[in-house]
Amino acid sequence: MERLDSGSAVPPHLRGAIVALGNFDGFHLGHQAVAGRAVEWAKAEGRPAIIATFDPHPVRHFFPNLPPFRLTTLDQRQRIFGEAGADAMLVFHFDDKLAATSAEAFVQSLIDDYHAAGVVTGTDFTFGKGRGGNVGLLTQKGQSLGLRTEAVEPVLLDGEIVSSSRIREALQTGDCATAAQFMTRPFAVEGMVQHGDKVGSDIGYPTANIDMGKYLRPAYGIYAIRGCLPGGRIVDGVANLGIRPMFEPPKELLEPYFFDFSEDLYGQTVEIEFIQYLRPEAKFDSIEELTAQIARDCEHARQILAATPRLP
Ligand code: RBF
Ligand code: MG
Repeated sequence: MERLDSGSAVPPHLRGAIVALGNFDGFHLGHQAVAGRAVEWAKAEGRPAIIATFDPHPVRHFFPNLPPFRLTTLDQRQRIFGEAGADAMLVFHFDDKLAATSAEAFVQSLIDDYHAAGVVTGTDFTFGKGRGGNVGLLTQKGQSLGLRTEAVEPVLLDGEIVSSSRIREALQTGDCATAAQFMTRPFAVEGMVQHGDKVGSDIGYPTANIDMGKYLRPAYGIYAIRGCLPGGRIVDGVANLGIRPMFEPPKELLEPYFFDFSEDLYGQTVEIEFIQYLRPEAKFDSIEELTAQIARDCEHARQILAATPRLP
């Protein structure tokens, strides 16, 4: 699975591809339908399949001050796209130049610069300067240039359109189950473990500290989590996401505590799956009360995780 950058030439073996075109942040059921169609079409014609994505997110380009809203990093998308059958991920660097590219010129560049043979999008896909291009224009312009196109309808789940914004909404209320249903995998934060203040070890619950970076912030609170460690090891645990009101200074962190685990993960990259929200962060009268609550959190999380097998 290769990663192509929009600024570099597409290597010969990836030319003539069927390209799934969209943002694909979160790679939910709707995205999977678009990408799946591209992979299927590519296979049928013996062509490479490429899943494209935009980075930064176009919304971030236009609204730099919005709070973080990412559901997946590029590294996560690369793995997920690969699992979906793509031969490569194409990252369109979304800058002023791309923002100023007309829809017509963008279609032209799909052929001239990216050597696409076919393009699959969602029916609601818009693109080009001022979002002036839609699926109608893509089809017309494509036809005149010899680029084949297909559009895939949105996916409904329980009568509701599966969308990234709906997933963000769910996570912001702590509804991990809906997010996982729509994405077919739990929301997961990947990050490097940083040194903490060691308070966790002192109170008997050493946590790995992870910066939330550009990820969407799910509701602050305590979660049952599953950690994916380097080498593919999976460990269950419980995590605090928030500012830890018991402690100074109030620094935002994701702090997983892994069950039956005593290794040092400092400097290593781990992925934390959010399985279920347990309770909001609280300020207790004493450290003893906090540790007693953490013990109950662990017990609660163990029960939940035992009943929540890892999705295949
Ligand atoms: N710190 C708080 O200030 N309030 C809390 O409600 C809280 N709950 C926690 C729950 C769990 C499961 C764990 C592991 C820690 C919790 N902490 C809480 C402590 C905090 O996340 C962290 O361990 C300390 O800040 C030391 O790094
Ligand atoms: Mg810690």
